[in-house]
Amino acid sequence: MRRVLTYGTFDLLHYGHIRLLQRAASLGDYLIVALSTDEFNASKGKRSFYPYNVRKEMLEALRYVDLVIPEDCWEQKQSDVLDYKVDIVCMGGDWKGSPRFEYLREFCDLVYLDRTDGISTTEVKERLSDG
Ligand code: C2G
Repeated sequence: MRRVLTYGTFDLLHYGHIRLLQRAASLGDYLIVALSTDEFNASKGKRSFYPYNVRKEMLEALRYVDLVIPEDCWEQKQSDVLDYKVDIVCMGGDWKGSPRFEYLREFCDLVYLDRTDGISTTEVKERLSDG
């Protein structure tokens, strides 16, 4: 069983997220999403519209997602890969080459997928506030 792991906040879930999760799931047999907690986001100066439990509930409802675990800090990725016997870590292309992920190549495969153009949580918020 090939196990895939991806990270994210997945706030205001949109088709860019869905297409990422769909392609990540197609890389293996089991997809784990490490979901940024509200506390972790706060440490990055971010505040999601939906709290962690709602974002988790929405991801768990998707056919592509098999397990959602909390992402509490930047440093947990190596232990996540080892603890969950992950074969592939997969992220959107905006993370390509990032030292936050590149070191994981020692422990698993690393795949970057193209982002979906024209959609982001920030854009959705801006367009909604413009009325
Ligand atoms: N994504 C995408 N296309 C978009 C928007 C997002 O493919 N139009 C991808 C991102 O590249 C990421 C995933 O969807 O792989 C989740 O996006 P975010 O919730 O914005 O995740 P991010 O803030 O990048 O958090 O430790 C890493 C962080 O948790 C990643």
